[in-house]
Amino acid sequence: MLTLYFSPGSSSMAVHIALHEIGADFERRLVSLAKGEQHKPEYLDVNPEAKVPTLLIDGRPLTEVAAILYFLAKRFPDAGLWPFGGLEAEAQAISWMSFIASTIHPARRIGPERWREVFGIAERRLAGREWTVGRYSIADIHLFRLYWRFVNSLKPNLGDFPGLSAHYERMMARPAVRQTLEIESAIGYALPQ
Ligand SMILES: N[C@@H](CCC(=O)N[C@@H](CS)C(=O)NCC(=O)O)C(=O)O
Repeated sequence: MLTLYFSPGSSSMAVHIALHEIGADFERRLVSLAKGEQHKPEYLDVNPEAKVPTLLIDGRPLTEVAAILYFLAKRFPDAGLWPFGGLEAEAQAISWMSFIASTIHPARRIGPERWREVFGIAERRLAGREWTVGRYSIADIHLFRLYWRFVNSLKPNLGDFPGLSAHYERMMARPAVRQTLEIESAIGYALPQ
């Protein structure tokens, strides 16, 4: 049994998309960051860092977007979310996800200039490719969630990020992405600017 603790529009969106891609049964548990529910003792029992997402796997918590995406891609291979192409492609996907978690994600809190700078780096890394590594994979889902947040918060000139913006459009065309955005927007995004 899989249970996703999530907050609309937050980092948990990446896991939410992956769960829809896979088509597995899962339960959703809303953690309202706006109401501070991430600090409730019962949530700290599953994630002592007071952050979303957390995925419960038969009651056992797994945290960190990259680790959860890894778990889902490997546990449900038929969904084709694990990078295709052998060891080097797998390492490239881990490289992207490390870069996304450690460099892109913290940039928002530093400020708009840094945020633009890191997406400039991502734009160069992507180099106009259709997907981050060969074919569609968990690295694309991870990248999309951060770029989605950037686009919707800062409203950058999309012409400054042509590769990322084309990637965004490809992602937005996916039924799993549409389904996730429909569910999350119906609940309502309540994120810090
Ligand atoms: N490194 C974590 C980051 C998760 C994270 O920062 N989540 C944010 C939402 S995007 C959160 O839960 N923040 C809680 C808070 O701000 O109190 C991951 O990749 O899962």
